[in-house]
Amino acid sequence: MPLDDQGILLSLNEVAERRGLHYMTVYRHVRTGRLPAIKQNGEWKVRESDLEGPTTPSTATPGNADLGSRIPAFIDRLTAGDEPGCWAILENCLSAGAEAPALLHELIVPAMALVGDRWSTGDLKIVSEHTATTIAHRLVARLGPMMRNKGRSRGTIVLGAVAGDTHALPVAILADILRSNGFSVIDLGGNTPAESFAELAQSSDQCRAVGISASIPADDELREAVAAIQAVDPVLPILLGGRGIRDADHAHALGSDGYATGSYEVVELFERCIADPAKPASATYD
Ligand code: B12
Repeated sequence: MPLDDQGILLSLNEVAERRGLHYMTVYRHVRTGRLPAIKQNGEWKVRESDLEGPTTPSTATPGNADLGSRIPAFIDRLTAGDEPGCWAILENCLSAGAEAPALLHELIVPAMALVGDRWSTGDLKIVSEHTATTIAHRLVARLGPMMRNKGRSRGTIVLGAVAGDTHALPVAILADILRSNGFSVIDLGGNTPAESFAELAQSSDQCRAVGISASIPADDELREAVAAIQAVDPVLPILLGGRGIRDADHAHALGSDGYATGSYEVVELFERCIADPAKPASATYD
């Protein structure tokens, strides 16, 4: 545990352990300003003294909504095709104090990942996966207006799924997550041709970065999209991500300027690369 001039600094894992909270709950408290924290070498740290006050509500209080515990019921309603039931769970979380972006980060994203895992192990039929996906799309659309940040835009991000990849849902979710953090986002949806990324990168007012999602392996298509964008703007940050990319090395080999997997980390990655537009050609942001 390092010390600064104001005492002992704790990592978010240490705070989670002491408070009996999930790591993501502590992270959310930091990101929403409920718990004061500072960044040291790219890592969030909390002063031990800041834990003494009544800053972080326990998971048992309604203000926290304890989103993780709602995932099983939410998946159950999703795969049953029960949109009103899903919406009731989301409304319940909102009235318990959860913020709309947290519903994406901590309920819908992990629920869809589990739906995919259960499909891939044969535990869930493809029809239920399709049903869940259709409802998830509709829920994301209903939450969308709550994600708009009223302040001045931090710039435009062009986002889409690479050619051949029909997974438009991850793009829609990431688009709203980035909007809730103050960015304008042009969402190109699934199966986006390389030229469309390039055309918008060049023509969009204040385009600050392009994000390309690949939920399935698509190395050739990703390389093609990166080359098309670089041909119109050699210094525009390009970020690649999604389940079709194995790790940071893979992303870099395909031409990505950074890599992240968790949804909170994805926001930080975009923030970092946009904050440093004068990056040298070799800079990476992960
Ligand atoms: C919904 C879904 C579908 C829907 C898509 C509909 C739609 N309109 O989107 C349907 C049913 C049609 C479908 C089809 C297929 N799917 Co599918 N699908 C999913 C599922 C269940 C959820 C996707 C989702 O929305 N997730 C929520 C998002 C937010 O999470 P995420 O994608 O993981 O994204 C996070 C990070 O990866 C990252 N990220 C994502 N994009 C980007 C981009 C940037 C720039 C950055 C920085 C970060 C980043 O940030 C996100 C936040 O944490 C996933 C399971 C899963 N684990 O995701 C499988 C999954 C992606 N599908 C899979 C497969 C295999 C397929 C099919 C090939 C199945 C088949 N045999 O037909 C087809 C492919 C069709 C095609 N050519 O595109 C596999 C892919 C495995 C792989 N990588 O090789 C998965 C992972 C399921 C699994 N566990 O096996 N699918």
